[in-house]
Amino acid sequence: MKIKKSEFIVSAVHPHQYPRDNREEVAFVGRSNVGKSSLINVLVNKKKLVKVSGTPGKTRLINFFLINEKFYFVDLPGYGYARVSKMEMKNWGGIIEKYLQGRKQLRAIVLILDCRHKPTEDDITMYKWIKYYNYRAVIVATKIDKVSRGKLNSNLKIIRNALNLKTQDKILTFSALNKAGRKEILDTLDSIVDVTSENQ
Ligand SMILES: Nc1nc2c(ncn2[C@@H]2O[C@H](COP(=O)(O)OP(=O)(O)OP(=O)(O)O)[C@@H](O)[C@H]2O)c(=O)[nH]1
Ligand SMILES: [Mg+2]
Repeated sequence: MKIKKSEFIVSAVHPHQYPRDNREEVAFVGRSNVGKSSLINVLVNKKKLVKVSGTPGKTRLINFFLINEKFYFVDLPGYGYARVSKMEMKNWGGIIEKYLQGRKQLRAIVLILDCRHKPTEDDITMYKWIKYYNYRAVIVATKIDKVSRGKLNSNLKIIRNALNLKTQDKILTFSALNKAGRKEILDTLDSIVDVTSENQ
């Protein structure tokens, strides 16, 4: 997949604010500060399509980006940020869950994990949600520039076990710093999203 054009379309909280053109979507989820926005920026080859946060927990809205005028990348708010209140947590869950429930055009959810850490309870819950709603999960372990190859391999095993992945389930690896893994992620998305039709 070659991304030639990417543009911000809308920030949404409620379903009536989502795009209504039925184009296919790929959503990006993960813990706050894990690198969701950075991953999207690298995929679309722009420094600042999506705001990368100095302060974790900045993305509180669902942001829709139209790619090649054909399909959407959807940046979901990050979870597990310690300093948000219970009220905000509930709000977050509501925003995400409303989006995940019955989003017919949602083709895949990219679950982004920090390759340095064991998945958190929230990561595991998120993965279970994806499976429960029968969406296709694409698992990406990011920030691989921060660990040695040996450490990465042992951490990937830990992630695999924690999520209870099947042998055929892949974990893609990525670094926003040096763009390692970009092509594999794009190839994977290419095989999932129908980039030829506009689905309108
Ligand atoms: N070294 C390194 N740093 C990264 C990588 N990806 C993201 N970062 C840094 O991690 C921080 C958070 O990145 P974001 O892309 O804003 O993370 P996010 O998941 O979108 O965060 P929220 O929107 O707050 O949930 C920033 O300081 C990034 O520069 C990576 O692959 N390697
Ligand atoms: Mg973000």
